[in-house]
Formats: sequence, C-alpha cells, structure tokens
Amino acid sequence: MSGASDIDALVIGAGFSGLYLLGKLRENGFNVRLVDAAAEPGGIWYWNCYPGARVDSHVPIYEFSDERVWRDWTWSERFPGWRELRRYFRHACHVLDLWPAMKLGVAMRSAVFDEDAGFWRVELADGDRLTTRHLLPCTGFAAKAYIPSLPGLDRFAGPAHHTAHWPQEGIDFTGKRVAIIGTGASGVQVAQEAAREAAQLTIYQRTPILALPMRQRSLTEVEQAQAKPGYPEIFRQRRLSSGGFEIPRLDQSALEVSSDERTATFERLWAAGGFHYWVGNYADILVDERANRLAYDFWRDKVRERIADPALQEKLAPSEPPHPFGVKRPSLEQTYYDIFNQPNVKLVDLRDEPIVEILPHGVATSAGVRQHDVLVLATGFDAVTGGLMQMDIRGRHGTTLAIAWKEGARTHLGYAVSGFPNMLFLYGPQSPSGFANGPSAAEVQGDWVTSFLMHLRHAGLDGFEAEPDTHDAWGRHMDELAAPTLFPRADSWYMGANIPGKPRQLLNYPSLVIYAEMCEAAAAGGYTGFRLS
Ligand code: N01
Repeated sequence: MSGASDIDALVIGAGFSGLYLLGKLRENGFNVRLVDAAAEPGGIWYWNCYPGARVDSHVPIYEFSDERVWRDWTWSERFPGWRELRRYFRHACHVLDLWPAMKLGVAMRSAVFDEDAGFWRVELADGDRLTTRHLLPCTGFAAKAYIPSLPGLDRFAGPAHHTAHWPQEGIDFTGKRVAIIGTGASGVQVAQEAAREAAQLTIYQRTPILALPMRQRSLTEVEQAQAKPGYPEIFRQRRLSSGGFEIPRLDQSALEVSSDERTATFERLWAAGGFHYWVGNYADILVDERANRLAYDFWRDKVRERIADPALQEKLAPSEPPHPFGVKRPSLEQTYYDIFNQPNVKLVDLRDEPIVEILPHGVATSAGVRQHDVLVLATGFDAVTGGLMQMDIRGRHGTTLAIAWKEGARTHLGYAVSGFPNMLFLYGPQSPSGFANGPSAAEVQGDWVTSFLMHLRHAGLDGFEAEPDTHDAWGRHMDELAAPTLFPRADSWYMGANIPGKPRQLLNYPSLVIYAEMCEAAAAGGYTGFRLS
C-alpha cells in the first residue's frame, strides 16, 4: 500500500524538456514542481555562456510549438545566441505560467526511493526535503562536462574554464594569448570569437571537425509575422522526421544519380546552410561508405577553397576522411575556416605533437612550449549518461544508475530502468536525445510521459516499474539500428567513445518518428514492459 507524497511529480531541469513537461503536467491537474541548479531557465543555455555560444538548429525549428509561446515572440537571428535564448526561456515561463512551480538556483542533492511508501524522498541543496510520487529527471544530454586529466592543469595561472562552466560575467579576450583545446561545436564557436579579439589564438586540434556553413542571417519582425501561419505545419513535420527537423532526407542513393546531378544537389544543400547538407542529404550517406565518401570529398574541397596555406588545408580538411562524414556531429561555422588565414591564429595538431603538460603560463607539447594567458577547455561532455549517473539517485536496495549502467546504459524505451520505480527520464540514453533537435524530442517525450501518468491516474494506480527483461529487448533493438550505419566507425560522443573507459554503445535512438511509434505501441498495449501497481 502506497503512502501519500507531498507532490505528484518532481521535474529536475529547466531546459526544453523539463519546462515542457512541467507545463503539460500542470495543465492536466498534477501537483508538480521543478528544480534546477541554474539561476535561470534555459538548461544548457545557462551554463554554456562562452563567447559565441549559439544554437546550431534554426528557428522556428528550435522552439516550442505552443502558439502561446511563439505568437508574440520575435527572434533577431536565424540561429539565436545564448542571451536571446535565455530571454526566450523567460518569456516561455511567463506565458505558460510556469514560474510559480519552479525553484531555481538549487540543485537536487539526493533522491531515494522509499520502497514501503512507494515514493521518492528528495533532498535539495538548500536543505529542503519533499516526497514525490514520480521523479522526472530532464537533465539534457550535456549535463556533465568532460575535462581530460592533463598534467599540471590545476597550476595554470590565468583563467582556465570548460566551455560549460564559463563564468557568467564572461572573460575579455582582448589583447590576450588565448588557447583552445578541442575543436567540437563549442571549440569552433569560441575560436571564431577569440580570433577577432585575442592578440594570439592557438587552437589545439586532435581531430578535425567537419563543420558546415551556418549561413546566419538577421530575421525581421515582418518576415516572421508572415511565416507564422505556416508554423503549425512545420511543427507537425518535425515530429514526423528522424532528426526532429523539417528538412526531408532525400530518398535516393547518392550512387544512383549522375555525377552532375549529385554535384548540383550537394551545391544546393551547401547553399541552404545549417544542417541541410547533413540532415537533408542522400538516403545512404550515413550507411554506405561509398556514398559517404562522395559527401566527404565535396565537403573537403569546399573547405579547402577557404584556407590559403596548403599545409593547413591538409590539417583542417584532410585528403582522407578522419572518420565518415556526419557520424560525428558536424558543427556549424561562420568564419572558422577563414580565421586560419589570420596572422594571430595558429593551429597545433595534437596528433603530431601531443600535450605533455599544462604550465602556469602556457602549454607544453612534445615539440615545445607556447605561452598563454587564457585556457579554454572545449573538451566536450560525458554525454547522455554522465548527467544522470552523477546524480545521487538511489532506487531499490540503494542502487544507483552508476551501478546499474556500469557495463553500459540499459533502459526500457529510453525512459526507465528496472529497480528505479516511478522514475522516467527525458533525453536519456537509448532515446532520440542527442540525435534529435531538442524541442522536437522534448515534446514527443513530454507528451508520452504525461499520457502515461494520466493513464495511471485514471486507472487508480500509483506506480510503475520497468520489467528487467525489457532492457535486453530494447538493447537488442538499439544494436539492430546501429549495425547497418556508419556511426560505430567514429570515436564520437554518440558512441560514448570520447570518454576513456566508457562502454562503447550507440547512446541515441536514431529516428524520432520511429521512436515515437515504438513508444505509442507500448502505450497502446497497456504500457508493455512496465509492471503497473
Ligand atoms: O564537445 P565535443 P563540444 N586532448 O565532444 C577534444 C552540443 N553542442 O562541447 O575529436 C585534446 O564535440 C575532442 O577531440 P577528439 C553538440 O551536440 C551544441 O564541442 O575526441 N583534445 C574534440 O575536438 C555537440 O556535438 C552546440 O579527437 C581533446 C573536443 O575536445 C556536443 O554538444 C554548441 C581531449 C570535444 O568536442 C558536444 O560539443 C556546443 C584531449 N584529452 C555544443 N579530449 C550548438 O548547438 C577531448 N578533446 C551550437
């Protein structure tokens, strides 16, 4: 027999998924609260306030589909920056009336499942305690920064920050000797800013990023007002796509068209900018090595045109691909390849000269020492699983997710883990998570979770738990999805391969629309794989 809890549900995290879920549950009469360690809503847009941080998905794809939010909101740019995104989240909280249910600036310290009572006992960092029937972590896929263990790092005398721990007050690069370690999406964005301001910028690259042209542009109020009648259709389309975008993937093979036709198509996608060249490319780009190579070669030649020095061309856009195109996340760039023509920008190839140690005023590689005043660690995240595993969440018998997932993440439908009753996470492993545009996945998952909790309420039930054998079935399903693709061929965070010792597995579900169908089928079957009580 379950006891009464203080609230029906606690949402952890005020990014897209947490806010969407909070709104849905509130509207459906649940007594729900949200906590977030950040002082403002916006999830990663609170923590990742490094210079140049902006989203790689365009608007209106990267926003809530709720008309109450978009009706009176106008963006200034196609790919908004973090400051504007933060204003947007405040606006969304206001129009959706979420503020009264939110507690910001306070982390969840622990959540322990009380097996007798059938609910979670939660303690917050400010000492508050509460009990909740359901625990709903919405902590995103990039909640745990990864900082490699570089000898001497703690002795660096100047500012040294991971991009996701950037000081809210910012750092002025003007006239400084700035070093950036890492050339993923974060590194590219900081580099573009630092190249304009720093006296010297040194970029330490281990693997070249295969970045695509963003084609940023300003948006006017008039054009957005004219486009808004079409928004509902765009939002419908994004739910029906594999990546949560409205950009359709071509249904042809890159190999079955003539060379002229293929080049014309590549040119069109390239000119469209953003993720068109990635998401909207030929059907077999991410599964067939030969098709992939054609896409890589076109990318390489385009990039090389912008770099003056042939040696740098080879470093930044090598003749032979460092990994198949598109199976490690491409990022979007505006000036990234141009900055290497500037005299104040240097590239250090860590494959030629690995870092030996960090010194108080510089970085020593096997080839020598370079002096720096500021160190930027754009070294990524223990993505998808790290954020959940670092939290003190204890299920049955005190088990933590860190124990449950020691050999790799195992879930039911990418939502739940056996031994952790009444807990559903959004954006977790084996869900679309890092493979899908954030708001698209947040809404698909938020709707499903809301329906699930409503189903329980209508049935007069209190709880649920994933059956242990469901993990194997979902894991096998994930393996089958990964097998025909080229994703396992890159050492990417998609595969958990960026973190030393992390089990290698496809962490994200590759299709939002198929995922939604699978989850709907489970719901239609009475939430198959869950024991309801
Ligand atoms: O992290 P990353 P990120 N020594 O893991 C290098 C989202 N995001 O923060 O490739 C030297 O991609 C590492 O090298 P290598 C987006 O989904 C979105 O940039 O492993 N270098 C790599 O170059 C993105 O994919 C946006 O060889 C080391 C870099 O650090 C995800 O977050 C903006 C190293 C890490 O790149 C993560 O992006 C930013 C070491 N020991 C992020 N360890 C937008 O939407 C790691 N590296 C705009």
